[in-house]
Amino acid sequence: MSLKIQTNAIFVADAHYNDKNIELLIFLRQIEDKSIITKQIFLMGDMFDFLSAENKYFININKSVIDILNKLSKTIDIIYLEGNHDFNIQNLFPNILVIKRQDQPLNISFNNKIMSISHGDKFENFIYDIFCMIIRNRFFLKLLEILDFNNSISKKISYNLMKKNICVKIPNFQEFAKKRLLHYSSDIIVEGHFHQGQVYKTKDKLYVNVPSLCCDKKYFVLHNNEFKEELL
Ligand SMILES: [Mn+2]
Repeated sequence: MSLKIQTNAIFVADAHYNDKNIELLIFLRQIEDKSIITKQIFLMGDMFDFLSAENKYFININKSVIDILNKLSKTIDIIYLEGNHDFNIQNLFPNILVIKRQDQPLNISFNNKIMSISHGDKFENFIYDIFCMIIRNRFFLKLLEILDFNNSISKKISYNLMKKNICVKIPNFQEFAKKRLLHYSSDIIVEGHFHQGQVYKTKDKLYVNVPSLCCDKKYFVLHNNEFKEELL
């Protein structure tokens, strides 16, 4: 893929947008009113607490964010790495480049180095891979949609997701980052998913865990080859 990383590219992750976590909408409105200026945004996945093109209930409750993303994508380069909460979404975002889990990491050359960008839920285990295949299966999702009388299944999913505590810090980030690096041969590894918002540097590699927008109210800007955090 011949994608180019733009100056001041923004990396934003794990907003888990729902009625309680409205940071993503605030962030996108700041881009819309130009209080944040950027030419390129990497949405690192789990931007919504749940979204798939098959589920009308979640499309409906997320409509304001979907609309603003589609508006922004006409003038800003937006790359959306699907997460484990948001998948089968390309049809909802005609002007956004959506990278499915099976096509991640997205490898881009950057200053003669390779940058690997992914949501971060890869290299888990075989059972998880099977689970991912089933929940992304269109027939399975359509069947769920048929069984979803009065949105009762969707509402239950929504309620359970909202109850979950997703803002947990991993005690030894260094050790964790070292393990993540073992899965990659590239120089710069950028992931979301883990909600840590930290960077780990070795002498020849860089591991970047993009902060969760809803937990930390932060995102990263790639400025002068450094990932700098910005507060929402
Ligand atoms: Mn995730």
